[in-house]
Amino acid sequence: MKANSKILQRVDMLREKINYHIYRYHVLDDPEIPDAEYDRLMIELRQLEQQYPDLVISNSPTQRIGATPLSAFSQVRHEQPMLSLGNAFDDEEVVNFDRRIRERLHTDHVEYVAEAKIDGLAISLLYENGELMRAATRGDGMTGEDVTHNVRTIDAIPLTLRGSGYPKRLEVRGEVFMSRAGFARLNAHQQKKDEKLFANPRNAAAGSLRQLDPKITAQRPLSFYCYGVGVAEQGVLPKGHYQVVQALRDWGFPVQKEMRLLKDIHACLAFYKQVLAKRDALAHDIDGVVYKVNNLEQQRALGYISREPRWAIAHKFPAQEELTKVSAIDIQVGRTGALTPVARLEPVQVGGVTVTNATLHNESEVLRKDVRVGDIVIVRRAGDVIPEVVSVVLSQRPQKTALFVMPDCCPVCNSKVIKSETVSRCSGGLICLAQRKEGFKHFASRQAMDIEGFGEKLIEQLIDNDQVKTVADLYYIKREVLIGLDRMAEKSADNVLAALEKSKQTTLPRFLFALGVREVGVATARALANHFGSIDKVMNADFDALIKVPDVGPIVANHVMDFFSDERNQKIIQQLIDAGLTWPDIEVNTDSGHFPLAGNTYVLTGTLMTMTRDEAKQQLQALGAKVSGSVSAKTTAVIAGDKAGSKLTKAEKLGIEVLDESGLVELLGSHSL
Ligand code: 5U1
Repeated sequence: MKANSKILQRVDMLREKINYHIYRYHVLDDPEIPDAEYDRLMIELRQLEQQYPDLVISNSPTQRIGATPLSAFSQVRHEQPMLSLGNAFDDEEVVNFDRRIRERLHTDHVEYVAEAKIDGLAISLLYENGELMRAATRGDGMTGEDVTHNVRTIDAIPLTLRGSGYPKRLEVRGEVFMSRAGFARLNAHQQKKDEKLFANPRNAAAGSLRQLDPKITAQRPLSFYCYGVGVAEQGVLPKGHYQVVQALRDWGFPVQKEMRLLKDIHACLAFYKQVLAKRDALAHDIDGVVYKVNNLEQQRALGYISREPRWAIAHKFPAQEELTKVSAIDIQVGRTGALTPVARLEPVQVGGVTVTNATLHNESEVLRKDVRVGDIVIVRRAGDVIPEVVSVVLSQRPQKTALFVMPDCCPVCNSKVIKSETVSRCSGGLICLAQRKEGFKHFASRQAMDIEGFGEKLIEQLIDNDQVKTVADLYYIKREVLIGLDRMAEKSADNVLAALEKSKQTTLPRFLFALGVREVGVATARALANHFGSIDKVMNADFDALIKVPDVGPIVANHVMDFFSDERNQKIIQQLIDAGLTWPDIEVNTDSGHFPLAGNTYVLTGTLMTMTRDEAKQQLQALGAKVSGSVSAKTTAVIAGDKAGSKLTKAEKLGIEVLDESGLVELLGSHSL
């Protein structure tokens, strides 16, 4: 069918709109419309292109994924070599770098651009007349591989440049990378499908770009930040590196938020410290910072030495992966009896922290990686995740090592271990001291009964001395017993008793969560409480009633029924109530009281230090709030982390309340269960 001018206009308008929203999302980090609206625009464009195939153009936003897989990658010779960077490992090397530059330039003063060094893969993107023509990997710096078909699938990379003023032939360089969250999601997905796991986000990004079938790359969460220009012909670029990167941003390329224009090398050293301090809180791995002379004329005058520019240097951070030796593999028993193998390691500094333990997750993970006592292993600690063993250096394996075997009996209580494919569990229940201790810790924790000052040491002593058997015993404990404990003065004992007394006034969701029913986390406890309204109704609910609760599926329903049908648990609940625990019942079907933030809309912007934006979003939503991507008059408050940008400005303009991170923590704390 031939399209009329109205259809043509509509298709043009849809493409323009979609590209604009991609730019808002990936470059400005400030989406204007919800994802569902964006999806609707894409669906409409796809439908029109299907109806009128003549209208399809190669750089339409619908055409990112090519239909046919490649049989091999072809080679690309870089018109200008892709250089690597010299490294500095301490301040002195950085100061010497600056001294050499100033001597060569015969000047006292050099302005630098400082950037985070993203741990990804360098990529070259060639645009002709504003259209992406070719993408190539760095390779050996002279010749790389043509990965255009895969790079086109990365939404953050524009297929067509925005605005005007760009050189007719323009080669943009930068880093393709995977965020930590994207990497975790990808590995979870790979594991589910029994496919190869990636060791770290960098390897995952590299593996994703080296796919012959672009459909696979399209499913991988790849991102991009630009950091410079190679070839630039038939056009004029600004005279400073910083200004060039700002122009790239205007033309549609994402630029990292960390980039700064600094007046001298001392400011660079301060920048290093700031970025290092927030390294763990960033959404992606970085392995250092880069300093570049800003003035492009000065860069040209300085030139290169053995494929490294004299005008730039990488100031490296402590590595996030190190080698060390496994001295033992211990088994930890969790609250629900799950056994977790933990590698005890010879102490090693990883990313500035001493690491002595690393989780091995479960038996199949240990066997898959074949970790054995005596092995030299690579340990990784990135972000705020628990350190883990990435792989074994098999070439350094000592003779006579033994394959790991999960014990048949619990190492703490000797009860039989029940093994399934993914988890081995001690069958001892509350007989098992380890499970009991973990259960007590959970019961007293902040989101549960919130018994202040009831720490690990105190719980361990009470249980080891057999002074408490069940959590109900806590509320019957005598002052003399507490005073008799190690390092427990009279005043501290009184504080503990006061905290216990205070915790008796609680809420039904908190109480349900505190009981430690398997798979019943904060959100499920809240859902159960809201649905049934009282403890009796939860305890008497049958399977059919339970699976009607939002957030409860058949597995959770069975755990809930198993827990409450156990007479020992019924007795503990009664004892707790007899001890004076109370909470207001919930009026079923009115949710405002227990979704205390219902009706409020928050916008999160900038980098948070104590949690990811996703975690903050989930916690706000669990309290009934809406979390939106854009600021409007309907926004209740904007939560602004570090380097909050245009959303913060807009909130200030509209006179909308702005909370900083401590305000957010307070908000969540005051409304937590
Ligand atoms: N941020 C950033 N990373 N990075 C890597 N800038 C940057 N520049 C590079 C490299 C290899 O090279 C140019 C200085 C040539």
